[in-house]
Amino acid sequence: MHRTRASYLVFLLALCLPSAVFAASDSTTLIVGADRRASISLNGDWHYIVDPYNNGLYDFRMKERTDGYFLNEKPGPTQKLVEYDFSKSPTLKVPGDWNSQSPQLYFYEGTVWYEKDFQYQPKPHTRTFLRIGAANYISHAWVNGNKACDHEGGFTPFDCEVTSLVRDGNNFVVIYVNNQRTRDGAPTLNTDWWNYGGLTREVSLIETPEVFVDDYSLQLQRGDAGVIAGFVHMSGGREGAQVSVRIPGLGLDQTAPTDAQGRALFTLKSTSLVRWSPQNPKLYDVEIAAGEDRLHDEIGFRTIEAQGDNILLNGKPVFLRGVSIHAEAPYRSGRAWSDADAQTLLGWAKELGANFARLAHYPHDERMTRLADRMGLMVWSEVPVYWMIEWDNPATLANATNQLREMILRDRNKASVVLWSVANETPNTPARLTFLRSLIDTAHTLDSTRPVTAALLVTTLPDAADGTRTKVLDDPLGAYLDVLGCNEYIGWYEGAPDLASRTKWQSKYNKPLIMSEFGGDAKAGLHGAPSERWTEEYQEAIYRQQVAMLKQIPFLRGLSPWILMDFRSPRRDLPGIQDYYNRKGLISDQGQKKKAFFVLQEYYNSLAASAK
Ligand code: GCB
Repeated sequence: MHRTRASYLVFLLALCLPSAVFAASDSTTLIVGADRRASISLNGDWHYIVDPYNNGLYDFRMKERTDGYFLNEKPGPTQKLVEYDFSKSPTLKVPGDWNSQSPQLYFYEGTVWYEKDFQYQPKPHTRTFLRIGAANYISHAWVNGNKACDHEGGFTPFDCEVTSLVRDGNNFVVIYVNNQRTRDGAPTLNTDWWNYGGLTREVSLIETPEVFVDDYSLQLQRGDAGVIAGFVHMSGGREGAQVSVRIPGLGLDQTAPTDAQGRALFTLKSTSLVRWSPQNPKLYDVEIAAGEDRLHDEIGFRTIEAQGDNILLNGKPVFLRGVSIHAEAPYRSGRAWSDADAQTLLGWAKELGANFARLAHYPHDERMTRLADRMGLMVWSEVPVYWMIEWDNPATLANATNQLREMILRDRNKASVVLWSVANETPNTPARLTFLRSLIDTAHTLDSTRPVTAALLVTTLPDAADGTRTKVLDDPLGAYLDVLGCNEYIGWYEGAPDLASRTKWQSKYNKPLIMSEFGGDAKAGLHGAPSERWTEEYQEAIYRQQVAMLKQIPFLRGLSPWILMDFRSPRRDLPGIQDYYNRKGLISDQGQKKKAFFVLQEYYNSLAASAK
């Protein structure tokens, strides 16, 4: 299949080339800081055609069509038979998943073709990129009938150069999106979240000068307070181009030449730098200028590291008071994407007393990490390497590597992001270890400033004679991670809530632990005895017992219980209770806070008070 071949090429490229020139595929790229550039929005109504048999791509012999739907032809009175018409087809809103916009598409998994007409005036000496914030899962884009790019992976942005495809006046763009789950994908066939399909994030046109800044990374160096180091990379540049970085708030202004790879290196020293922290999420205006190109970003500077079993933020031990969050839209369901969604979700996390959020199980909309930067929330960001995936398939590894790379490039200048996570609950096998070690290496290569983690499973020893249970963190992957994550469901999938009071924790590693998941389901408004499943009281009992247990784990450095808000999942079909929602939220999908919310809030408030 074309997709796997393209991904495999990326993998080979990744092996042969330094990270700066490691391209996503031959036709896609990712422009760092694209959300800070002037853009022409293509959001709004797009015509769509539901195409379950891939008719727009293949003919009846399953041969690729040269006259597919990407040509956007109109049926006419003449001889040529055209059996589709975007202009007469209904519309979907972009951004937005299709499942929550049309009752017929609620459970749909397959192909949908999107089309939009737009006016454009190409400018001289300007490059134009079609930026797609996210398309779940496989997508192909054409502009004016000509192929622009292909992409695999439903949660990261990509930019397709369309400079030679756009024309003066009327233009049209057609995007094929297919969200069929595949065994070799990342994620694979089974997940505990809704497989929302479509153009789920913003689509726009970005204009740049011919030679422009396509990547940069500016990070505070560990130890040596006040030294910001990094690079700016120019696309299409020659060696020796002058690049300048200015941080007016610190009185810093430095110019450096690009090397043969188009990279200019910077080391900026400040004696008055205010470091970013949850208490004071200070962001600085940063201006990057090179030739015709000017880019303004807002960047916070801080250090984050694991040392022994501590996590150090700006050199000082920090405890991560967190919560896990899915990109589920509050109040309306569907994939979250808007400013209002981000404000509500992160606002609730703040109200809970959190200083940390685990954005599960895939990269969320960039608005979330931008807002976390401004609000002072530390973030765990992860790729959808979830449960069982094809560990021994090189194409799956190439695809996961590319998704990891796109996540890191998009967000590595965001102070809020303190952890990259490479996996969630992956059973321990040799092939999985090789696969995940490769992802850990990629994360460290692309970003040497942040610790890498993963949500692991734990070994449970046989109960002792007195009924005590011991759990041991001994996953061999732990040796390669900087911070350990662990998911456990004592009181829900394992025993009753009070089993927590008889559970002890051990670790094979001298590393910090974040309890990345625990919890249980409760239907908001359903009350009963604390022993009755699905009630708010049962969930409350789990949280009370968990908090008491967690306080006894000497190497625990944070938690992100499962989960802030109820979210849709096709695996959760208990009528009257779940109705296709995972009900482990501390808050219902309609914003009702359950009793457990207040248990955690009380704990977080006491932790925050004692940290002062
Ligand atoms: C887990 C998974 C998470 C599920 C959760 C649950 O361990 O990591 O994706 O939603 O359990 O509710 O079972």
